Amino acid sequence: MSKFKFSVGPWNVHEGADAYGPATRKPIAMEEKFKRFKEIGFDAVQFHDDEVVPNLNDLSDAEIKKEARKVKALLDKYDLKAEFVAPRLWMDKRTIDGGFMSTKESDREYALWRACRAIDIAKELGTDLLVLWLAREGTLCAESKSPVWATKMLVEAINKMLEYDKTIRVCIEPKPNEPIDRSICGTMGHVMAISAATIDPKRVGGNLESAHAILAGLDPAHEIGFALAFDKLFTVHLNDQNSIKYDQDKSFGVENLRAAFNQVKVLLENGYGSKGEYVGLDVKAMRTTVDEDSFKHLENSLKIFKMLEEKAEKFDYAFRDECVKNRDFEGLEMYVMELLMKG
Ligand code: 3MF
Ligand code: MG
Repeated sequence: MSKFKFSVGPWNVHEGADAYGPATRKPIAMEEKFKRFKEIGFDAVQFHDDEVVPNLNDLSDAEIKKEARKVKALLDKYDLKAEFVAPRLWMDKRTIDGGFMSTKESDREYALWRACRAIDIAKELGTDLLVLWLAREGTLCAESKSPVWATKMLVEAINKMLEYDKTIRVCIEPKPNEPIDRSICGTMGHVMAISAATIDPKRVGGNLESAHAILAGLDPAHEIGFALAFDKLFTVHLNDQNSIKYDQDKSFGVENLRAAFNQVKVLLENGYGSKGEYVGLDVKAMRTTVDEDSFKHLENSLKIFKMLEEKAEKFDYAFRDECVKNRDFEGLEMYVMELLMKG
């Protein structure tokens, strides 16, 4: 039995289109996704705002809330919770040069309007968590924007969100690049600094995604540990990544099993989940995957996580202490490899 509760986003079951080619699988309706998520073993769903209310830019505040309540009813039907809502700020014409730190004031107003609507949707779904993946917040042309000004604009925008709703928690999902060239908030360290600069640091934390840490040249388990040390790991996006290239969102653990083990281990050791946090996945099926296997990468990721949790439960801390005392890190490393490779 796993100690954790799990969550996933509807975008993780997708049609396989990428920047170089069209869809390879049929779309699957939201209700069918919910049904399968529950069957597979998920407890909660993560959302982009427009997955809950597709045409929210054209609706009134009241209409948006009404639409959100319909999705809440559908979640209830399948005994699923909503974990978070994230404003999808990267699709609109007005966010070509970023939202919160766009050089145009009207664009910044739109971004904040959209973030506040995502907060409204979150509240209707029964969650207090707003995730900000800052897709285009940074520079494409280094000289086009001052990084000092841009950083201050981000803090200012988050302050406005915290003021808009006194119970919302803002959770930044850092990523060093893609689609932007130079991001303003690339790692958990950046998130902690931004948090400390806001009007209510307790309500501003992070969502560590394994692939994003690897893209920054960092160890995901250490990034998780860093946020845990400040009590600011609000959620995680576990997945895997083959080195520093485009963001791959591979199934959890399929590239680097030891690194995956250490992510599970640091979560387990620190009682992650005891305040209601979910182990979230952000994994994509391969483009070659056939329709019938549209959920297989989710099943596999969960299975790998749970197998690694069993391994982490077996970790021999007395042996670790003995190795540490003797500075026998060769012995400790071999112990970990045998723990992972033996049945
Ligand atoms: C991009 C991501 C995003 C975020 C999502 C929710 C599309 O690299 O990881 O997935 O996780 O927008 O914040
Ligand atoms: Mg993510």
